[in-house]
Amino acid sequence: GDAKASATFVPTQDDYQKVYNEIARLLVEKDDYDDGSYGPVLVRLAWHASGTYDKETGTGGSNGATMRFAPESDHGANAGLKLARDFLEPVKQKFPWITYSDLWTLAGVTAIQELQGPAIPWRPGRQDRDVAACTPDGRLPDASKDQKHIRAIFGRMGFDDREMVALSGAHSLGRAHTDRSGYDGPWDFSPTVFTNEFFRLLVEEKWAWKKWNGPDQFTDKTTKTLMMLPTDLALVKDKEFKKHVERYAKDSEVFFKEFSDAFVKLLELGVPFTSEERYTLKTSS
Ligand code: CCH
Repeated sequence: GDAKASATFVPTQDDYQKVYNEIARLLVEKDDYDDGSYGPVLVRLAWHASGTYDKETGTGGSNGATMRFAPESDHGANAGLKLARDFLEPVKQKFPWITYSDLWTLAGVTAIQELQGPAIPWRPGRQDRDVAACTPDGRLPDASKDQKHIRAIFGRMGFDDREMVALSGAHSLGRAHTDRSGYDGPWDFSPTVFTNEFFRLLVEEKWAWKKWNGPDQFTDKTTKTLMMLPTDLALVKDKEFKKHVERYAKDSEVFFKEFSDAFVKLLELGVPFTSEERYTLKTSS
């Protein structure tokens, strides 16, 4: 029979590299989406799968991939992520030995690396769980809120101020969609390239309330084409957060390093790994 489909198949780094390469290939092939890449929505899938973690109860996190099921798939925060899950389905079919929970996190890593972000050492070993492991609604952040809310939500996962700001830099990628969150627009001028531009714009640009019928969001005074969420602006309104925003705006290398460390931690929250070994998978050139 097919060795790779059998229960005793133990994947190596090389096998995970093949999955990485397939995701990277599909990112290039399916370029007729949004700003030309599914990468940003894959990063959001990995983050929403992981960001449900609660350190007090040990529930939630990327182990389980419970967003496959209602009610979690229907949580307001997860609107639009079916596109990311469907994008990855052919990869799951091609490599049936990988769990959805490993696949979704690996896809987030692949997207960040392929969109020129930092290397993200990644560790396999997540197991899929059933609908009973779905998390309650309300564990992911609400963009209409302030710094107190950011600290409550990310504090529940076990992050400190510095890590909260570093992770928020993922808004360098992608955009908001009126039919998903209600918000609209990209954060910077290169939504398919991972950079520290989100921080530079937060510090250097002037932001005003957008005049429209949608939810309260900010627009840049210079071009009126960019956007910031209320939670994004909270990162410069809060003195402690702002220190890190300024560090990252000034030094892309420092941002890349601290983002990578925090993202590794995010993807591993609550996962009962049996191995210590992390793989740094090769970026395609
Ligand atoms: Fe985010 N994010 N995010 N975000 N996010 C949205 C889109 C992306 C918040 C709200 C929103 C992180 C933190 C926060 C991405 C990665 C991360 C949207 C628009 C909202 C709203 C959704 C839509 O309409 O499509 C809030 C609030 C917080 C924290 O307080 C963190 C942490 C990460 C990853 C490390 C990415 C990427 C996107 C773009 C998705 C796309 O489809 O382009």
